[in-house]
Amino acid sequence: MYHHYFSDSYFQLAQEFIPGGVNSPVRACRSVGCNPIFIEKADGCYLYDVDGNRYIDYISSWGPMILGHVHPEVKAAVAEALESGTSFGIPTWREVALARKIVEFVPSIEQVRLVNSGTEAAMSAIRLARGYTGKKKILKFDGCYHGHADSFLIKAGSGVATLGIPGSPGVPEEVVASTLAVPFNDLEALRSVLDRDGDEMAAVIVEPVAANMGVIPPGDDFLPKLRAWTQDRGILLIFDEVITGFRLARGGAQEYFQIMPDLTCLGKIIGGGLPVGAYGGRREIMEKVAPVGPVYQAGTLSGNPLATAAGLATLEVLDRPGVYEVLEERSEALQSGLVDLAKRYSVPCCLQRVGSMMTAFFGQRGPVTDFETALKSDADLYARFFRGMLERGVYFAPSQFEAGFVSLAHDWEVIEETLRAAESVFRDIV
Ligand code: KE4
Repeated sequence: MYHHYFSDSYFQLAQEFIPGGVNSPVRACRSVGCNPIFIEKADGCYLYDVDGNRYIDYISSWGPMILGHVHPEVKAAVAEALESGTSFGIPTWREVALARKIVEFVPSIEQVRLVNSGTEAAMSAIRLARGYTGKKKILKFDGCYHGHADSFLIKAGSGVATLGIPGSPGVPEEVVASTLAVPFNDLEALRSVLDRDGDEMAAVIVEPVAANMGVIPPGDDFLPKLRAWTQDRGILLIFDEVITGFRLARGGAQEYFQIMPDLTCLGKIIGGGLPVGAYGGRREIMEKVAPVGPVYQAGTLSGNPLATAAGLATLEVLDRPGVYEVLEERSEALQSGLVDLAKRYSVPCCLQRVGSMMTAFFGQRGPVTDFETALKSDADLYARFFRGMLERGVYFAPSQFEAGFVSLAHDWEVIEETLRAAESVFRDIV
């Protein structure tokens, strides 16, 4: 039986100095009914908490750790960069090398600007789209998350396109008045809002595979129609690939689905665990960005030498033959193992996966196709699954509405160990 004595003490202390004791809300584990663990260290696919417990890590820092933790090449690259300094606010060769690699990997990107987070990437991409098109409205999809910039924090739509209603105190109505939302995968609602508001619309932003309401793949027609209909109307299509970028393929979802957006937001994996975000696209759009063009965006630590070193080393490993095949095999084995066990023990859950990202929607027969259906999940049952797995040394996302990730460090033995733990949880859970 795992005890969490020191984690609980750290959490109590943390709440003195940090709102909720965490630096990002989901880490507080409120929706899964337990206190957060505090991590001492990580290595490969394992996390070690301050009480000496070991866990197989399926959160991967919410996506960045696709190679596993403390990968020797990433560690060496950061150590080498550290010898030369930590930040200059003056250009360095590493940021050029990382930008070049991103242009090489991502089919639609001709130029890219590095920033420090996915939020900055999405916020900047929207500003650029508005500056480039001269139009104001943007469209997002219910349940998709693009970071916490005001423009994106709107209440989920009511099934039809509704003008944005602030989704958080502090977000002024006038800021979200130009943000529209329709259900993910709903081509009818999409077409009607484009017909109604397309002339005033700068961009549509989408997670090509939704991951922030749990993993929801696009319907077969969804991305092709979204691309065609925005193209026809001169509306920029922005792929938010902060999660899918370099995860689903070397070229992310746009390579995986063969759909070319006009702008792409990146983050997570390109920092190899250090803070990096990026947005990029066709040169004629990107050249609107200061100092070449008038659209302003800036950042003290953008292109930071340590972060770009970690990102470069990560992308170099991902550029080797067979990497995505290995991720696919192991992720498929985990998915089918969990599906078999859920069936054997009559645990109601629908497991949805694209590549090495997946979610088990509990209390659902599936398919889960949009935010409304995702919300029908049994979050309490998920919480019992999460706690049960935690007690058996496996760390999944502390929320039903997030993704789990397989890394290159999850070998066959680890997949087997995970399935043994799941069998023991499924036996007791319903
Ligand atoms: P960051 O600002 O957290 O680096 O990225 C924002 C973001 C943008 N776009 C997508 C598709 C994202 O998933 C995210 C952030 N993801 C969440 C978890 N799904 C980060 C975890 C957290 O908020 O603590």
